[in-house]
Amino acid sequence: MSLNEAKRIAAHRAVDEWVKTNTTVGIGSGSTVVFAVERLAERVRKEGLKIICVPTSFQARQLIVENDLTLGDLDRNPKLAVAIDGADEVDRNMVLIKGGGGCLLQEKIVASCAEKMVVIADYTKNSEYLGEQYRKGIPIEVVPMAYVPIKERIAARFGGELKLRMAVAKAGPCVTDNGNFILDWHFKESCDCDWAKVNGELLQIPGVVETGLFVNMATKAYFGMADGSVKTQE
Ligand code: DER
Repeated sequence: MSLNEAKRIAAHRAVDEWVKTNTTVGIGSGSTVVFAVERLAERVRKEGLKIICVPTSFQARQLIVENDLTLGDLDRNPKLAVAIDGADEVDRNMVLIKGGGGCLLQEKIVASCAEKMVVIADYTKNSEYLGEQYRKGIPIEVVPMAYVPIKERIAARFGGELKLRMAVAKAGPCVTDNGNFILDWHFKESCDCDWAKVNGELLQIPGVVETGLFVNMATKAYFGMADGSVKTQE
């Protein structure tokens, strides 16, 4: 089974199990969530599902609009029934690395406004420990003017290496939907750290806007497996 097929079966299963009519749904960012939006649009057409979709990025907003789903926002929908989003890695304690697509800040805000957060992913995201399979580091969104001192402080306190994420289709650093930079923190090795403690310390550093560590946020994860099955974790 291709990775896209694995993403699709996980996304469809999660949407079918969690999205009820007359609810508000947080729509995550990345490639897997495309399949969740595909399934939502199909259910709207076939079942007359009535939902309001709150985006977590410009990409998610485009997906909602392009699929003729009802676009909402946190001004009018500050409480969501469920947020459905991808992940770069999920460890055995349901701690997530997110932000591979650079959308972690709005994703974490929307997820925090949802009663439940449901993660959808292919089998390459299912790890025992963070860093086991995902090798691109933990994304940390930072205020641009402070990225160098932040880099130095995190490396001095926690070790590892921090790399400023550079843009691909434009010269210079990647700039998030919020006008910030991203530092990818390649921590020493996959470890079973107290990620809640690490996350708390990172957020204390002036200039750190948000981290891609989602701790105690995910309710359930759906992994599309290579054999066509869907594995769940809670
Ligand atoms: O950037 C993000 O936070 C994405 O949600 C990421 O965690 C998952 O992206 P993918 O579905 O393309 O793997």
